[in-house]
Amino acid sequence: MKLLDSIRGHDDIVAMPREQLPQLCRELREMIIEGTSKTGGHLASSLGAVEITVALHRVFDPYRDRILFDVGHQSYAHKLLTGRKDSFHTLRCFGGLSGFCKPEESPADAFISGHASDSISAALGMARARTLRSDDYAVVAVIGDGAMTGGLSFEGLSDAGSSGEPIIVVLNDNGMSIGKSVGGFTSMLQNARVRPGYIRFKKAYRKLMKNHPWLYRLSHRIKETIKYTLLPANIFDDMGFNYMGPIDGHDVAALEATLRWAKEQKEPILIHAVTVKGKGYDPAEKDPERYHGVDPFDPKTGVQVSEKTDFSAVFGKALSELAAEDPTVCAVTAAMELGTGLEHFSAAFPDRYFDMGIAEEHAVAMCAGMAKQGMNPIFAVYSSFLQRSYDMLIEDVGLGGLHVVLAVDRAGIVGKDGPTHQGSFDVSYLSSVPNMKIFAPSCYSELRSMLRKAVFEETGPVAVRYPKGAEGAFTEDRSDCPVYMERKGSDLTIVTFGIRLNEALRAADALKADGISADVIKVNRIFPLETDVILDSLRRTERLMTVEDICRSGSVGSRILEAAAENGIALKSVRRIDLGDGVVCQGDCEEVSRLMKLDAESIRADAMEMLK
Ligand SMILES: Cc1ncc(C[n+]2csc(CCOP(=O)(O)OP(=O)(O)O)c2C)c(N)n1
Repeated sequence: MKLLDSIRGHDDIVAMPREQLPQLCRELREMIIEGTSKTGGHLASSLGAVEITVALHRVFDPYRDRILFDVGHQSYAHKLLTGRKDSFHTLRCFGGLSGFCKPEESPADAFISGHASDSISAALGMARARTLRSDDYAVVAVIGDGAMTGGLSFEGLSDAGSSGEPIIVVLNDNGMSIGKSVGGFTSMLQNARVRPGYIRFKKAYRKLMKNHPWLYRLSHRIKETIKYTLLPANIFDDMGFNYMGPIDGHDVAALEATLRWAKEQKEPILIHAVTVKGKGYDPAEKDPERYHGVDPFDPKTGVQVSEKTDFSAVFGKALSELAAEDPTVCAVTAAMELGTGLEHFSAAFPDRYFDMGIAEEHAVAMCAGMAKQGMNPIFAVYSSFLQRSYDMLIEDVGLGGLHVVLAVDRAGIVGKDGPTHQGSFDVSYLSSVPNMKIFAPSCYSELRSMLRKAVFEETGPVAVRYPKGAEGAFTEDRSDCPVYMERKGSDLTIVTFGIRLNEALRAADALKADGISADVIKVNRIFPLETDVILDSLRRTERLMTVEDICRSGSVGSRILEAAAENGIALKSVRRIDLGDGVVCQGDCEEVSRLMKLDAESIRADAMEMLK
């Protein structure tokens, strides 16, 4: 019997003899590799956090204490240890386990996660709530060095350090974000890693002082003075944390001892644990970036299902071509080089490629500065992560009408990453940014044309939004005009944009066989929306169907209804197919599309219903 099978609850982990823990860690790794080889998922990150997780579960009760995993992509061992072993094969699948932490899924998941750098803030909130309510539990934030590069982490650290609240931050430092961690903070961590002499001294000192708290307090000041004189400043100490580290993040006994000590302290503690991303699985250790998030793969060889061309790759190539034509073109990413297809650009134009770390707010404000001084910055970013930058978009870019181009990747349904990553909201929030224009290509050729237009012809802020994955059957370039009548009919008006055009056209073809003819209008520029063609069509058909992979608030459908009302067009029937409130479950993109009724068959059925 496997050790993992003997774990039915928290007490079983606590009772497990210490010498069995390495075996438990091995079993957890095997399950993580086996499971993700079928479902895909965040393999390398979860492998690197196994010992940290086991040590945390030895010292803290995840159902009572609050353990917050930043991003949550490294939490697979935590899932396996908290009653989700038998459903692990459903990870990221429709109706299955989330790839991140989700309180609805388990009371052991202290807080929702998916986006980086918020764990320290949320943990501090919990610690404050605990104090105010006179409760008694520990609060721990587990955060990677990549997530620590986000500004929000520093806001959390600054507040938590000065709060005096007992709170533990475990910094899981593997030197990697998705790719290599970047920035001055990363250099500081590297410096901290090479101070073993001081660390040994500190360890011995703590041990010695353990039973003499008064002597500890007395000597603490002297020690601090010596340290500040002899060593480069440590930002954590300076912010008010008691810094412990670096320690070996794969030594489960050392981790456990440190966490036990930390639990007893009545102040903010930061434990700096050094780990190896992908630990225990050769292919992932050798190429942690490629194994950060994996598609299904062969666990024996590590070979992943071959990658196809997608919108991100087309974007990356197209932007490189534009950069070759114009030396002002720059590419900006917030730690998403591979995901946004910028690997070719970064190699070809290293001087004009800028990785901000996980710092979307900074990226937008930085682009604004570049644009103000005559450069042509393009920020490639996932729709859901751009949410972070809303204020910078309005204040720094929009009000001044600065020419910053946003390449909004993963717009619409993203599939298995689920609700935290769906690109539901970008049109809603971007269309409230002053001077913004939003384009939506339906295929690769349109992405190329719209990007070129956005970079070289447009002024002010411009967004080009495109989906995860590959183009469909539609491959024409209709990007010349803001709105294009793709099919002419008489019974109803279907308005759509982006990749959804494929489904709308298939539905229109099927409807034809049913004796129903539809105008299919493709919107190329979603905002500002040009309504003339659409209103003309509505005057004839008096029936409106909109098909959109965005939330309803701020949708094209809403704008059309406004315009129709303002122009005195009375409609016989209206059907709006969209992502509703924007909260969309995980699953295969096709499955989720069907659920949201954005597939051709549902569109056809709805149209028939409208015409009954
Ligand atoms: C706001 C935000 N931007 C980008 C991402 C995408 N993302 C997920 S994990 C990750 C890297 C995290 O690095 P680190 O915290 O060091 O964890 P590791 O994977 O190295 O263990 C990034 C950039 C995100 N989840 N949230």
